[in-house]
Amino acid sequence: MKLNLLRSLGVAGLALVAVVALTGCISSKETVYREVERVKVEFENDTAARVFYDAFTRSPESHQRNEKTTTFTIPVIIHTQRTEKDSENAAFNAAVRRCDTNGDGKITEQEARIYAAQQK
Ligand SMILES: [Ca+2]
Repeated sequence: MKLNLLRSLGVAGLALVAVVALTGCISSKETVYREVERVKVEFENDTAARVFYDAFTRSPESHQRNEKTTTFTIPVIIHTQRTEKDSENAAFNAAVRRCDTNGDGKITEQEARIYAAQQK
């Protein structure tokens, strides 16, 4: 009786191995962008806006995105990977927060120049 059970389990195990060998590992990769709204910001004048945007586009933060990767693996059978990345708006919002030093929602030419000097 016990021997029959062991044989049955062995056959089932072999069947599972055969299925995995024939179908391969189930694998998936997914990248999701965490989208956020851009903060509403005013600029004192065109120069303030230009200085800020020029500095922002050459800043490392405009190109780097925070990301979080979650991996789930059952060896040989399942491998899934999900990556979440911040959108460009998140980097823009962080730059606005740093640049608008008095937090009044308006970037003055002086604030933009200070922010630009920090990007060099
Ligand atoms: Ca300000």
